[in-house]
Order: sequence, then structure tokens, then C-alpha cells
Amino acid sequence: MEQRVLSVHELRDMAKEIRRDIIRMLVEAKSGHSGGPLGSADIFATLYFGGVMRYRPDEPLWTDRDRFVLSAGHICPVLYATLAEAGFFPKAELMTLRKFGTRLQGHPGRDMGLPGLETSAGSLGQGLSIAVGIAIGGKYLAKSDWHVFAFCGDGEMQEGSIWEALMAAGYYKLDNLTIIIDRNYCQIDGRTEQVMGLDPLGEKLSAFRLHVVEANGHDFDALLSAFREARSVKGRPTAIVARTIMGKGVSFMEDDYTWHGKPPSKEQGERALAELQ
Ligand SMILES: Cc1ncc(C[n+]2csc(CCOP(=O)(O)OP(=O)(O)O)c2C)c(N)n1
Repeated sequence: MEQRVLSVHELRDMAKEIRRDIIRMLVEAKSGHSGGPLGSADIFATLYFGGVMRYRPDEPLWTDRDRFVLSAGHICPVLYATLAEAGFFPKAELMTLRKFGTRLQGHPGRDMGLPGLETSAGSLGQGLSIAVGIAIGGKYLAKSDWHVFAFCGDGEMQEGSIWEALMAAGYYKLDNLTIIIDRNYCQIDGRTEQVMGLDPLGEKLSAFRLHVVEANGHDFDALLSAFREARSVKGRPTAIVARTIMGKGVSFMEDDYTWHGKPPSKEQGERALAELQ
């Protein structure tokens, strides 16, 4: 099965379907994270359906695939929904999220064998180091042209290990690595700038020798152009600081950090699905 590449118009519909999947999964699971997955659905749609990432759904371990590392493991409902839409596994399996023995663990567990899942995650700050390791392997050992995409939350950027990984990424000139930072200014217990301020984030990333692109994380054209730029930059990794709105698409969740880690009730889920029609 070949990967599908959609137009911007179709990407909008796909992102909506991913958001609907997320709501259905969370209502069924009765636990899990709503805000981050909904807020990043446009980025995931662009990555997997905008012709950005190279993959084969029926050959998940294809040697020349691009690698996607979800460092902010708690937002995995959006990754699961995207992988199912891309054909890595049947959509019906989404309804097993967080159930006993499922391949769709509440935080990704690679040993559960879910096709398309490259790494386990959940302990914030570790995925980026794994992505840096994979990128070093791709550039210096395999000497291949496949690309590594890592996805971090902005609250996650407060972890010390993130800055060790960034230092190594810049030092080793990992131009095969693109780091997406979900800049929603929200984290589990407040707004990032009140918990542990990160700004000026772009300047800090530049100082660590990264090429920095700031983009609206809900604008498909802007995202596509940011990813094109990231692929073309030589001698440096790229960080895309994607400005997003937590809970995007569901009015009563938008920009409200209290939706970081809770699911909608059945009734809230119905209201959310109505808004996402
Ligand atoms: C090492 C570690 N510490 C704490 C947590 C608990 N935790 C899970 S998500 C989160 C906040 C992350 O914020 P952000 O990356 O901005 O994600 P968002 O709120 O946007 O989904 C925290 C503290 C964790 N998973 N790992």
C-alpha cells in the first residue's frame, strides 16, 4: 500500500477526522489526554498526509522510511489516530485505547508491537535523545537520506535532558533531524510562562546551533513550507516552533490547560463531535 498525499483542502478534512477519532477513543477509554492531541492534529495530518514523511503502511519497518519519534508520549491518541488513518492498522483498534493488553497503551510501548510506532515514550525529555541517536545513526553510520522527525511539547522543553540532546544535535550537525515543538503555552498545571518560562525559545534554540522556523501550527500552507525548509537546510538540525491552541476544534477545551490530561464525558464527547462535523 502506498502512502496517500492530500491537497490542503483534503488535509483539513483529514485533521478533522483525526480529531473525531481522538474524541471517540477518549470517551470510550474514559481516561487520557484531550488537549495536546486535538491541538496537534493539524501537524500530524501534515506530516503523514502532506507528503512530508516517507513511509509504507504495509511495510512499517521499510529501511528507507523516515522515522517519527513522539517524545511527548502522553499525546499518543493523535499518533494512534493518524497511524490508523494512514493504514498501519485497522481503525476499529482505536477503540481499545488504554484497555488491558492493548497495543494502544496510554503511553506508547513499542514492545506491544503496534505497526508504525518507532519508540516507547511517556517519561518526558527522553524521546528527543532517542531521536538524536537515530539521526546520528542515519547520517554517520547508515549514510542514508531518511529523515528523523521528533515531536516535543513546550512544557517538555523544561526537562534538562532536552537541552543535552539539543546540544548534541547542533554539535553533530544533524541536518537529517527536524524537531517540532508544540508551542501551545499550556502544560499539565498551568501556562508555561508562569510555571517555568521558555521565551525567547527561538533564540535559545538558535544559540544551540539549530535552524529555527516559527509557524502557525494550524496553517497547512505554513506547515508544509516549514517542513520543506527543514529538509533543505544543510549542516544544522531544524526546530519548528509551531504555535498551536490546546484543544483546538472543541470550543470548550480551547486554550484551557485543565484539558491537558482528562477525557470528555459521553455528553461532552457528543458536543465535541457535533462541533467537529
Ligand atoms: C519526566 C516526567 N515528568 C512528569 C511527567 C508528567 N507529565 C506528563 S505531561 C506533562 C506536561 C507536559 O506539558 P507539555 O509538554 O506542554 O504538553 P501539553 O500540556 O501541551 O500536552 C507532565 C508534567 C512525565 N510524563 N514525565
